[in-house]
Order: sequence, then structure tokens, then C-alpha cells
Amino acid sequence: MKILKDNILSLVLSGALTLFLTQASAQVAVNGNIQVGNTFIRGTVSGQTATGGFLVITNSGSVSDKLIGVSSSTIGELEIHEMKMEGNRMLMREISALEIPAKSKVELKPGGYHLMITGLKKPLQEGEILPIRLKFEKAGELTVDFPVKSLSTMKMH
Ligand SMILES: [Cu+2]
Repeated sequence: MKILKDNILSLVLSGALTLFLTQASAQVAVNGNIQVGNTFIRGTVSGQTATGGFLVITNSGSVSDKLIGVSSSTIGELEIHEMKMEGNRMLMREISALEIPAKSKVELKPGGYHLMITGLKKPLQEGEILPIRLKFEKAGELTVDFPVKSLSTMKMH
């Protein structure tokens, strides 16, 4: 059941949603060598209990770091997910850590790595801003605002 649900959501999160990637918050949060920007969460409709959170993480340091935890006091549950082709199916699954190599940038975007948000009790609407706490192995913790972008808004860009 979980797999099936994930599959459906995988489809929603992939392909069609790549165009508006650049239409994200310009906000940048910094902790040590780690910078986080372009944060957004896809808005949801009534009855939808899961969605994705997206961001760009830059490591300006000379050693690699890892995103090892995500949490929020205002939304359900959060996990770090990857997407992978298995045969001809796109699947997503939780990963315990996401490496951010030295002097490089990792994008969490529709169709790729993302923050999986589940257990939503009400729709997330355009204009809401949700703080999410990111925990890095070396840089420590960083709380970043994620604005909610509705699907219709995103389609226009
Ligand atoms: Cu996911």
C-alpha cells in the first residue's frame, strides 16, 4: 500500500513540475559553510495529506557535509527522499542522509531529491510560510522558511 501511494505521488512530483523550479524564494539561510536557498513547498488540496518540499543546498567549504535530519513543529512528518528508476518505474524512498560534497551544490527539486511531507491535517495554501529545521552533520542546525507555492501559480511560470 505504501509503495503504491508513493508511486502515485512520484508521478505527481516528477516530469510536469520541472518548469517552475526557478520561481522560488530568493531567501538564503547560512550556517557555516552551508547555504540554503530557493525553498518552497508545493501547496495541497483538500484531502491531500502529503506533498514535497524543495530547496538548494550549497556547501562552500572544503570538506563534504551531510543533511542528516529534517523536522518541523508545524507540519506532519518529514523525511529526506530520493527518486530512482527501477526498471521503467520511478520510485521514491527515504534516505538517512544526503551528501553535500565540498564546493558544490545539491538541488532538491521535483523529480529528484525532495523533502517528503506527510501526515498533513489541512491543505497548505499559497502564501503560507512554514519553518523547517534542517540538521547537518558538520554545520549543525539551521531553520529555514519554506513558502507554499500553489500548483496553479507554478504552472504559469
Ligand atoms: Cu517522497
